[in-house]
Amino acid sequence: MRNIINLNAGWKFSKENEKLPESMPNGWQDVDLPHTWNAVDGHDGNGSYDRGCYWYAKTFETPAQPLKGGRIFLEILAAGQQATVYVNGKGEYYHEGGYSIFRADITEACKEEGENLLTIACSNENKSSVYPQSADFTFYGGLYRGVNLISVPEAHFDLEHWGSSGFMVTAVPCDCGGAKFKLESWPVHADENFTVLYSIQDACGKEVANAVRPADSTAVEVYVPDVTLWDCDNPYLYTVTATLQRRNEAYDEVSVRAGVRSFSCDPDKGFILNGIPTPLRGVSRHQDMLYKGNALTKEDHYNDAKIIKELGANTIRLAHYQHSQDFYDACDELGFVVWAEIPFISVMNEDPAAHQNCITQLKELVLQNYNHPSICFWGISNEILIGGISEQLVENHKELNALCKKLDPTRLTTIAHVSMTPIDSPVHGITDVESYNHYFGWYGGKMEDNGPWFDNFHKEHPEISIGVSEYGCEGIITYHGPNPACKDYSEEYQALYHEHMAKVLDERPWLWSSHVWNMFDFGCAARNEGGVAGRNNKGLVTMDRKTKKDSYYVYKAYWNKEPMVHLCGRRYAQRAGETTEIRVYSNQPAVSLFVNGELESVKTADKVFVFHVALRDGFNNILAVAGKCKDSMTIEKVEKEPDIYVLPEVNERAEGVANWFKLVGDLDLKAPMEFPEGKYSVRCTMEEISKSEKAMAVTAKAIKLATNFDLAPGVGMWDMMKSMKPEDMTKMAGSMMPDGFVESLNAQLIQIDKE
Ligand code: ADA
Repeated sequence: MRNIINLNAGWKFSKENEKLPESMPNGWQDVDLPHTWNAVDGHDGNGSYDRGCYWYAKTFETPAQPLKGGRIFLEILAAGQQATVYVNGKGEYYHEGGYSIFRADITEACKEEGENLLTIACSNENKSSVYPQSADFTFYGGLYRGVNLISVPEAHFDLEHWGSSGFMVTAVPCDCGGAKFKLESWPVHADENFTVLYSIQDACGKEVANAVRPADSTAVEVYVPDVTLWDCDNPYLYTVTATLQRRNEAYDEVSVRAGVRSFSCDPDKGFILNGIPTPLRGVSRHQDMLYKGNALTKEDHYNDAKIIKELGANTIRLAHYQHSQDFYDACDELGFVVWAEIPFISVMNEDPAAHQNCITQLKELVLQNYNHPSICFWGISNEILIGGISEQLVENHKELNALCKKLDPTRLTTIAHVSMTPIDSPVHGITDVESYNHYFGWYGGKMEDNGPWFDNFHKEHPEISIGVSEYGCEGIITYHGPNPACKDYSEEYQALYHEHMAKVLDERPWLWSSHVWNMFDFGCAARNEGGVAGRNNKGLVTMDRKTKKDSYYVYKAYWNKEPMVHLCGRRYAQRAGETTEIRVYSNQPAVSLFVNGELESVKTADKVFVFHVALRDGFNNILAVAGKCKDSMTIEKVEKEPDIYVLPEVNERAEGVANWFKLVGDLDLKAPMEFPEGKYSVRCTMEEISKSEKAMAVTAKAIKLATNFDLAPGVGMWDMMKSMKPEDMTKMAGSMMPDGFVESLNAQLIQIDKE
């Protein structure tokens, strides 16, 4: 039978090693897996992180195999981003792509018995043929999910088919209340004496059906009467086992879990689960945590899933790459509808090898995760038009979509469009359903633009099921104030923005899905925003998972079914002024607010309850009561609010915009946009502009004011932004920028000769 040996403990790691060691090295660092070398520098705000090719080494005993001809595989659950596996000094396997499982048959390289030396060279260096090429997150390096040794008899279920389990289960509900389980497995080296035994067990472990097939024709359809369906409230799971049997002996066995559910999307009705319209409302998640990087344990993954469940979300977009089996398992068990995707993100690389890498990552994603009932959508790209459109890009999308449908006709394909993707772009209509990333109310535009934008898209494209794949804004829990505003990074503005968005989504059930960007703050070494460098702070929860921001409770009030009440502003603990605003989130019809033991007032509202209360000097006790739920906090009335409540940059930016207009002086801000030959303009890419020092200086200054990003070749988010044009970037900032801003920038650029 199959023997799976966990190899996570007792590794040696080196950054200094230069060549393949011949014996177990001395002097290397002791590490256990999961491990990344970017656990700290991946998000500590130093502006960069270590991207290199480093070494892991470990010894292991050749597993005893009772039968002749057995095989030994090494299973790497993920290696960021490229890895070469050596056993006893021989290169056995090379894999590209940092998020999928791969296995190497190391049988020939292992000694007959005794100790073997396993060495893995792992690299997160940039490689033009491997996605992601550039994106707003840290590409952590290392063996961050763990390693197993799998020993199997010569006849076994295939372990070399794109890292899959060699067993596929498709459960389809029937109208009569039963279900068809389509089963197929891929035994290798199994002659005519072998059969495959299938067994389906219900959630209590009781067998409800079985079947037998010859090993060379394993596909079968099994009927199970009276099934319990899988849904978000009752994620009922069956266990399905395939056993490779030779006479009276089981040679190999694989068990997977299956859920019986049907789903579809309709442009007007949204997402439909088991025949019931079920708008998907949830969050996106990255796989990292503070000072752990992406080296997460099973417990960390389950903990994240539980925090999202407590929020009341019913969907998770697992951005922007394949996640751990532990997390997909958690989604199966807790009842989330999952959007799973490949890291074809931001910019397409013309290199044909890069397209092949996309294809490989898609095959791995689909085949390794086919059996998870939580997954309903395969995402084929994210914000890919940042790098501009080409015929090749459209073709590549069509090819990826067709491949996905061929590998898995049971699920729907999807795409996350960048905000400025025109609504008549040729990238529409390729995938089954679509989605837009919009940051109106953050990078640009007003939050009030979101609803009408989607209404218009829906009107113009009544044939497309549309969703909101990303929306969000930064919230840093030490910034506060009585007048929250866009780009102040305050916890209050973030909460106000999400109050608005939660309502917009609630009023539009035809939006098949929505995913907050992001559930948790996450590492992005290149970022420097809001006084917290190295991170993206759009999470509803902090990166250490310790603080749920007020915005978290907006959604808890909207989505979770348990009665709740939450007082906002507990971290806005010292307030100046005679009166203050108290916002309360609750899913109950009425909230009573008590201030210092006295009933202030009782209000009825839908989810958001707003009170204005007088404060006495010193400490004030605030208590909100909604039905049986209570929440309390203490705030102090002070002369002056603490300086740390305001990000210094907020004032600097306001001054900066004013200075910009002084600087451009008498330029006609309403001048028609002109684009003379041989001159720079707002329609050149940043890469072109960067060729001239003068053009770069003026543009970088404008972009900093417009979007708050620092732009300089090779620095920060450059890789992602170099193919963007200033016109598009300032457009993204939209109504946040005063009239004439882009015109005045253009007027300056067209004075400069192209180099
Ligand atoms: C994009 C991108 C995300 C995310 C976001 C942001 O929309 O798809 O990866 O980081 O930007 O926060 O700016």
